[in-house]
Amino acid sequence: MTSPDSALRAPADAAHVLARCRDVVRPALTEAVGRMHPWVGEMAAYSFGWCEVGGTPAVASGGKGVRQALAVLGAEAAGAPGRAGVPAAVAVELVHTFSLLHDDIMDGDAARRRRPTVWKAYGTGPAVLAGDALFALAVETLAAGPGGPQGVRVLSVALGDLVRGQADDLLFAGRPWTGPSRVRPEQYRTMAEHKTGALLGCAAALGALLGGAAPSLVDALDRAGRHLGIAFQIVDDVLGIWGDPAVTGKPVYGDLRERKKTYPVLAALDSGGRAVRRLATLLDTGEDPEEAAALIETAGGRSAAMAEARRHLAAVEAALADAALDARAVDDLRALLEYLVRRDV
Ligand code: GRG
Repeated sequence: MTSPDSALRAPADAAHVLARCRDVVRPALTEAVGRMHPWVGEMAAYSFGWCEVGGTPAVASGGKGVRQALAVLGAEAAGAPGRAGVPAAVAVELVHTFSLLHDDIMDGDAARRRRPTVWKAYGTGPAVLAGDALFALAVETLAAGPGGPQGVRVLSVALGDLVRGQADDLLFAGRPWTGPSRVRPEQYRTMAEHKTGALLGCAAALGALLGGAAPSLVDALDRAGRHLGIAFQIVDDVLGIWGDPAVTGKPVYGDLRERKKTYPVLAALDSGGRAVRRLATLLDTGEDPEEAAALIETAGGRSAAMAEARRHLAAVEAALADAALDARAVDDLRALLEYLVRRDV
């Protein structure tokens, strides 16, 4: 899939930005995880991709580290050194890991990042406990840092939104495809802002806060991250239907087979076109996902999704343009934007 905005910077730059920020954060993250109960700490280290079950060094790699990078870049955007954002980076990375861990339990997912999920590898009870411990460590890290109570307040807003987004996402699964109770595209947007955007925005905002930024700059970065989260989630949905499985690591038409309420599907169903009834039948039964994908495209679901992603990327740009940010940090933020909406490369 091509980028919604080809004017953005090349993805190779993003890899460099992510690696640079990871290097800044890693000592503090390792130190924080090292303070955990050893058994719980092993599960945390397994989640980060640092070790295998039993604590042997990992063969796998971890996540992209987008949130920790946003926190470091948030501090830099405020004119401070990236290291000023480290407590924020550690906190958001711990929260992200915790939320994935619990999400995998709720969804019953057996694999993440191409290996068994924590609950599969260690059992559900231990995995719940590891998630709880990561959550507690995140709050402790932030409270002990220079952001103090204000930092914890910013994080709390994001945590509340994460719960809201997850609740809506879980409830969406039980809603019909058509009729007055169907999920509307705007309801999806709210869900995505909460579930994905809130923590991205919080990461950049907290980094800026620790970097000494004015409230208007902190707010601008939070807004940018929230719009980025919506765009990121919608692009993820498009890749989930039309992406190359060899590149995305997702099974072909996996989201359609799992009957997920993704943006292209909801936009197609909302179009009121002639294909809607047939599409709803196919989605209900999970049959012939290839025909379903073609109907979604014909009904305009794919183009509506990309247009929506573009709209939110423009809103990210507007939020960044509104704030007086360090130019080099903005360049790096742009590289990350490009990376997040072009994950086929
Ligand atoms: C905050 C109290 C509290 C509870 C959390 C479980 C839950 C409630 C929320 C789930 C949130 C969730 C799983 C959001 C998905 C966000 C998302 C887009 C994840 C994938 O992000 P990437 O691509 O992942 O950055 P990597 O693997 O690179 O780290």
